[in-house]
Amino acid sequence: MAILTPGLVYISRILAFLGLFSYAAATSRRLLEQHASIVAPTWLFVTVSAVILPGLITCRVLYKDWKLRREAARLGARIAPKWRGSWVGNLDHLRLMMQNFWTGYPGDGLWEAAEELGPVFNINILWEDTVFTTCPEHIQIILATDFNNYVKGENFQKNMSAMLGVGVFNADGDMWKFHRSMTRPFFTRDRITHFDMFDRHAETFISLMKGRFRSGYAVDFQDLIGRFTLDSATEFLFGSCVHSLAAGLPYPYNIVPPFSSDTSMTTANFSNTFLEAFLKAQDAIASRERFAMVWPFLEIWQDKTEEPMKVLNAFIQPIINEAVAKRNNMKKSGLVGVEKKAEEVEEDETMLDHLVKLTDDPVVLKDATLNIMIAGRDTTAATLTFVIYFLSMYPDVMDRLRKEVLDKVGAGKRPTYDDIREMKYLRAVINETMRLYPVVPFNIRQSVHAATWPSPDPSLPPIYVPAGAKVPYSVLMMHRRKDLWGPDAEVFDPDRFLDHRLKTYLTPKPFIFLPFNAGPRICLGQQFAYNEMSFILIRLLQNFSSFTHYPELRAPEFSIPEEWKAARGRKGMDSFFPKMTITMYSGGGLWIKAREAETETL
Ligand code: HEM
Ligand SMILES: *[C@@H]1O[C@H](CO)[C@@H](O)[C@H](O)[C@H]1NC(C)=O
Ligand SMILES: CC(=O)N[C@H]1CO[C@H](CO)[C@@H](O)[C@@H]1O
Repeated sequence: MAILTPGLVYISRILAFLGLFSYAAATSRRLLEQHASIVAPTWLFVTVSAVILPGLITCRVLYKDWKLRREAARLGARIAPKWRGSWVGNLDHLRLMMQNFWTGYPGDGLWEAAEELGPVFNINILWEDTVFTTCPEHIQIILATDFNNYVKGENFQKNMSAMLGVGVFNADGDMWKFHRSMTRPFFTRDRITHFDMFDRHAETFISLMKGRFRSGYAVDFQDLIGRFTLDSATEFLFGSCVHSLAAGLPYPYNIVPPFSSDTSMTTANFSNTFLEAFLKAQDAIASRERFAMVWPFLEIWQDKTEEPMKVLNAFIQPIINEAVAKRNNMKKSGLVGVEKKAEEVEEDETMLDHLVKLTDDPVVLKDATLNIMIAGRDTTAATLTFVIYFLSMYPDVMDRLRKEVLDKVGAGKRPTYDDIREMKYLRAVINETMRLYPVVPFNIRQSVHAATWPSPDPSLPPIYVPAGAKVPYSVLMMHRRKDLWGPDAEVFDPDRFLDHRLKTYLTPKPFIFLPFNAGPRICLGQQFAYNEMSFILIRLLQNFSSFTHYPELRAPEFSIPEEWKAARGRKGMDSFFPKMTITMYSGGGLWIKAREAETETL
């Protein structure tokens, strides 16, 4: 274990600062004594020193506030309403957010604040300007029209770097452009419509489900689908599948695995260890970002990313080494021709093959690889988990979707790209799921220069956004706004993407629906994800005619708190526990059983 944990580094910095401050104070006292012959009694000296620091902070806060108002006024704008807490520096809100991160529903606290202050406000914890918005007009500015003025920024990068490094999610400027142009060719239409691979993994996946159901047990769909997407993503990108589906499935927390020969639950199984580490590391960096300046205090005794990152690196390094070795062999045997540009790839080249042509920097190679694994696994797996949850909750939607599958594709045929494109209801079900539970529910940028945003209330002046401000935004909250989506915004109803509501709400304002983000940093895997999700859903519905959800099989810490049931909206309706790391997932998994489709009716 490293001795210098992030917490100890932070505390030593604070101590060093206090040390310097006391030294400066003592020196001034001595100088006063020597030159002005003023002898300050010790009590006075201590009191003055103790008051000076908070005094300086207060002056700074007041001065900043004054300057902000003046700059805003100069631009004919107003500062965003402040979310006022009752403790100094809004530390009560920080506490609330920390608690909610562990035990709350996404956005707890922010919904109430938005109700009081409107859809854009300054969270202002520890006097830091944090302009939070759920307005499509603002999100459009951030992501698209004024893209260059909103970066991920140094703060975010520092907090995330233990896992994301300099990968695509965590880079700005040239490094981001490099990743983006290197990756893009792998998402062309040709590449993402090769369904052989999905089909192979889908067969394994569905027979695993059937096997477990036949022995009378439920399956954690989220765990299982996470293995499917990990296997698919690694095979697609690196040409080598990690075979996490082959590692066997977990049983519910309260079940002793029935056969001693079944090794699936032992964490000695590497694939399972890998998944656990993957989630732990994400959890750690997500809380760092969330708890802003105070996170080092939570990591005094240990760096929470260290252990899981060791496991991940042990897994990724051999894959990279193999690709590098392959490349070196080609070089030695003179098979390497003219160097290609980032945009040009060969027919059978994997992303990693391509990447080792462009750089041999081991850090860039590792970060690029891990970032894409994160992008490709959890997002699709969680979205599919939410879809299956909704299909179990709304049997009429299930029946209608299954009818579409049987009408368009049939009971046994392998779906093609054209089939998928024509399945409007399937697309609507996926869209409606991502509207209510977008897997990236909260996101954040940092402003470079000061800017003004249109006021949500047109009778008021625009909102002033200071330079260097944190700019978090929530698509989850935007996706549920009744003024944007209609009075039934909290209802799960795929038809809203097909009937008159589409023209009323979404068509005139496409930025009210942003599950994949927008602008130059829009999700690269969007089409890949739609294809993958559609393919697997079609295969599932060919094989199963209904899903039943067993919330009681989640470990007790993921039981829904009693008080949620009285809440308005989805919080009061849903029976899974949405949790967030970088992306959102169902805490404790999604335990389901399914009825096998009767072949004679097909
Ligand atoms: C339902 C599935 C998915 C959803 C909802 C989703 C959503 C998103 C969102 C919201 C972002 C923006 C993150 C940010 O800028 O802060 C993003 C970025 C990205 N996604 Fe996806 N994603 C999905 C699947 C995938 C898949 C399957 C892949 C690849 C195999 C992928 C690759 C990427 C990449 C490379 C980026 C980084 C883009 C950049 O920063 O330039 N995504 N995704
Ligand atoms: C689903 O949403 C996408 C935007 O991400 C849109 O292009 C598409 O038309 C929608 N389709 C349906 C059927 O809802
Ligand atoms: C594992 C399994 O039984 N898969 C079946 C799912 O349904 C399709 C279509 O009927 C079959 O081809 C698969 O064999």
